[in-house]
Amino acid sequence: PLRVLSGIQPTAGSFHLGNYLGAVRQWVALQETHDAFYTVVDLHAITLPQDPAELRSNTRLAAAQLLAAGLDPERCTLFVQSHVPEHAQLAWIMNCLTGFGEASRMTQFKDKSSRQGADRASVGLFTYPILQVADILLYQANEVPVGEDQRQHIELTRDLAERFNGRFGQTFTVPAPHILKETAKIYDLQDPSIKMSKSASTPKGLINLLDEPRATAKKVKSAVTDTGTEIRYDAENKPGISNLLSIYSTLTGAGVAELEQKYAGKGYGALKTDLAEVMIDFVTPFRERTQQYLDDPETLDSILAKGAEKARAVAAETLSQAYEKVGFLPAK
Ligand code: AQP
Repeated sequence: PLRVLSGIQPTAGSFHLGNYLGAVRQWVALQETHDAFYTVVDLHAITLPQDPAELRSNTRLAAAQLLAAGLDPERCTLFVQSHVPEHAQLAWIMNCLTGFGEASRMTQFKDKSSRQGADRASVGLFTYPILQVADILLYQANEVPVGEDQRQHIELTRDLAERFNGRFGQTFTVPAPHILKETAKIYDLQDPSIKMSKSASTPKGLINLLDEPRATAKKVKSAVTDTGTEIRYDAENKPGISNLLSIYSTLTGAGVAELEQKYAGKGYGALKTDLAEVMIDFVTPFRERTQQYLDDPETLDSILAKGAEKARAVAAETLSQAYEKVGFLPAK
């Protein structure tokens, strides 16, 4: 089978709806058809300052949420990035193959560093996409299931894989992004011109899956809609309603056209009330399952230990090929 690799940061505590619909939901589906590797990327987390104790507990929390979302350790390899030292090792080689100007063009760095103040941004934040390149190439992934905001980083990964292969001989699989159109970008509920994000969204615009379900329902009900009254998918002219329709459709499996019909002649209020219910039905069991995994840290840690072992076997093999190609003298 083809292989997939993807990662999620353990920084915010709760996953938000954008993380789930844009990425994690695809991960769950792909474990059925692909050889799937999924990682909690704690090395990426420290590109911004983290409290050590919180980072540790958020890493477990991220793994618990992935399991609660439906990842099955029998069907995929779930591991913590720092448990596999090869990520940092291959990242160094990739750093040395990346042009400074090329790295400077990464828009996510520009956004995140400008929010922090460019002078305070770490060099790690700057080279973050290159660590991500290493994450993907180590597993010879064919596809990378992510949200639209990651497309540029996957492009960089392809460029670097081709560059390495061209310079040193065929070594890495050149991966393709796996981005589903309908959920590629979930928008902020209060400002549907920006993506839902832990750092840019206001609390009312951001749905955290672990929040109190009633609070979540309230956010849905007070989501910004558009002028007019018609419930119709039109991302350009009705971004607010279109975002709600995408979310509703994905969570229930009902087609957007079907929903348009269902709400024909009804107001925005009816749609939001129903979507609030849908959301409660989704987050309530998600929260419970997450808590169950957290209540049993031994099981959780042993899942992660087994995952790390499986991941390392693959990563070590790729890294040793890369070391040899580059010309490092083997240690005797
Ligand atoms: N709004 C979104 N719509 C669709 N997909 C999204 N993703 C994030 N936001 C959306 C996808 O979630 C995956 C994990 O992302 P991450 O761990 O890198 O978190 P992030 O992208 O840093 O999340 P945020 O909220 O967007 O954080 P900030 O505010 O720091 O930028 C990725 O596949 C991502 O595409």
